[in-house]
Order: sequence, then C-alpha cells, then structure tokens
Amino acid sequence: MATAADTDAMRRAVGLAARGLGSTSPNPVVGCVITDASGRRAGEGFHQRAGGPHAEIHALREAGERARGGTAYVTLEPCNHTGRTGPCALALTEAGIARVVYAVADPNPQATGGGDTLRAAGVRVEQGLLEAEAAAGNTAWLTAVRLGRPHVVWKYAATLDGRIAAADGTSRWISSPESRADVHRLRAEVDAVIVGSGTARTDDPHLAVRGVDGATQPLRVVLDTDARAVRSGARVLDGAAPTLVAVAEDAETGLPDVLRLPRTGRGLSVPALLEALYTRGVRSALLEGGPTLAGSFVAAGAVDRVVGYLAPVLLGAGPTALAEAGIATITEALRLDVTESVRLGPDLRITATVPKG
Ligand code: AOF
Ligand code: ZN
Repeated sequence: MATAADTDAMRRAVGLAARGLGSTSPNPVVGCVITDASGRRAGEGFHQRAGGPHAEIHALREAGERARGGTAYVTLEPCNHTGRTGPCALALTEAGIARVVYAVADPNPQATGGGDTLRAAGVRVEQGLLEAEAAAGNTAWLTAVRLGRPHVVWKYAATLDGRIAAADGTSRWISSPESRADVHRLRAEVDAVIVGSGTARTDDPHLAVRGVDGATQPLRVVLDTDARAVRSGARVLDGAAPTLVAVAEDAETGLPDVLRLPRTGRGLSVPALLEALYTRGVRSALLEGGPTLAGSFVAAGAVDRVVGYLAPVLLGAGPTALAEAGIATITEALRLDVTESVRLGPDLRITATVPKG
C-alpha cells in the first residue's frame, strides 16, 4: 500500500521528469527518487537526453551506499535491456534496492520486463502510483511507442465560420499576434512540423521556431507529391532547421535527399510517411496545413489531437479548415473530447483529443 510519503516521493519524481521535457526525444521523460532504508531522501535524478544515463542511474549515483535497503520511485518501469545504456533493473538490484515503485508500465518492446526482472531478484515491486500524472508528461511518447508512429497534433487557425482564407485566397492575418506566438510554442514542443504542397506553394512558410528560449528546432517536413512546390530558394531550404521534402516515388526532382513515398488517391501515403518519420526518431509531429493534407490525415486515422485557433472574424466564403476527410454521413462524424479552451487575445484556442477507436 502506498503511504503519503510514497506519494510525495513519486510526485517529486514526476516533477523531476518534467525537467527533461523537450530534450529527450526519441526517449521519454523519466524522473527517479531514491530513499534510504529509513525513508530519508538519498538521491534523485531525471533523464536529460537520449543516449545519456537513465533517471535511475543519476539517482543511484547520488545515493551511493545509502541506496542499500532503500526504495526507488520511478515514473516509468525500469528498463530491462541494454540499449544506449542500461539495464536499470540490474543496476537497481546490484545497488541493493529493496523496493521499486513505478508509475507507468513501459510499452517499449525492447525495454519492457524490468518489473518482472526485479521481482525475480527478490525486490518488492509496485506499479500504478500517480500513473495518470506520470503518463501525462509522456503523452506523445506513449502514443508513439504503442502505435509505432509519431503522435500527431493537427493545428489550424480559422475564422468563427471555420474559414482559413477569403474567397480570393488572402489570409493575413486571421489569427491574433497572441495566437501566432502560441503556435511557436507548439512547434517547440514537437520533433517535426508537417505541411503540404498547397501551403508550401502559396505561403512559402519558414516553419522554424522563433521567440521561444532554448527551443530545439523541429524537423520541417514538406509533402510535395509532384515535386513542384519546393523550389531552390524556398524558405524551408534555408538551413535554419533540418528539412525533409517527401515526393512520390515517380516524381522528378532536382532536390537532393528527398524521401520517396508511395502515392495514394489523395497524394502521398500518410502511413508510409509516419513510418518513415518514426524510423528517423520522430515521436511527435505538428500538422500545420493545409485542408487537403489535414483531410488525408483524418481519413487515415492519424490525428491524435486538434488545436484550433478561432478568430472572431466572419468571411462567409473561402476554403474551410478541413477538406474532404472520408466522412460521408453524420453517423461517421469524428466526435472529439475538448480538453481545454482558453482566450488568446481576441481569439479562442480549443484543444480536443480524438478518442481511440
Ligand atoms: C530513458 N530514460 O530514464 C528510462 C528509460 O536507448 P536507451 O538505452 O537510452 O533506452 C531507451 C529506453 O529505455 C526508453 O525507450 C524506455 O523504454 C526505457 N527507459 N529511457 O530514455 C530513462 N528509464
Ligand atoms: Zn533504464
């Protein structure tokens, strides 16, 4: 049974894990607290970057001999494998840890099994303390590892009547400066930003993060099926951040290093794209446009969260945020769960998750 002291220690571990947010991908954020045999704090640590020591190792180093007979509180099941480091289950046993409390089971097939290994070595093991809090810090990573594809957030900015541009194609500026700044914060949280050829051609977007301190630049991904939208001189090719241009297998392009993907009726295969990105270490992606591409992702069941910036503006004509998405009748409508709605200057930002079907 978990005591108040157990909950305090795990809450501390969840807080430590959060310090790794944004710097650990393709790995999860993980925090660890170690108490000695009499329950006093002996060591703590968190995972800082992929390839670096796991949280448990930092905490064990700090605890030293005081770990013997103590308890380890970890936000994720200790790993059971030798990857770039590890296995932590063994390190904990060798240090003489008597009890391990972890929040979330590790879904990573390579690493899973640490709980059983610890139990087999005679360690008392408990799972589930503050599970929801610990999982919330790793939403994208957990989704990605379970599905074998990046977690996808679709973001759009529209008028209150759902339009992203006027009838003549003009669109500056529908959303407020506050909303536009907020998009840079969203970009800074993900490993990749994805746009389609329509957006690449009409907006020539830069897609880099501006105005966020210490931000890691996400990979800029442009889906340019027929290799016509991204030309030399395009702003995504400026070297300010890595860029990946994806084209059809049969497209003719002068660009080096393109990703070639199979065609589907709608453009490029979304599952093939996501698989290629996952293989490159992308665990989270922000889908930024436009409506045709968003329609393909929705139709492929590849949107996990929607972030809509709604401006108090009416247009009455012009393209809407989402184009055809394989939904023919009202019973097929995709019904979302709203998790947040906030004011950003004059705009409203609505965040909603797509229920897992
Ligand atoms: C982490 N940090 O603190 C823990 C992890 O490539 P490796 O050797 O670093 O192994 C990464 C896997 O180890 C990761 O996907 C997860 O399943 C497990 N636990 N990973 O990056 C940690 N405890
Ligand atoms: Zn480990």
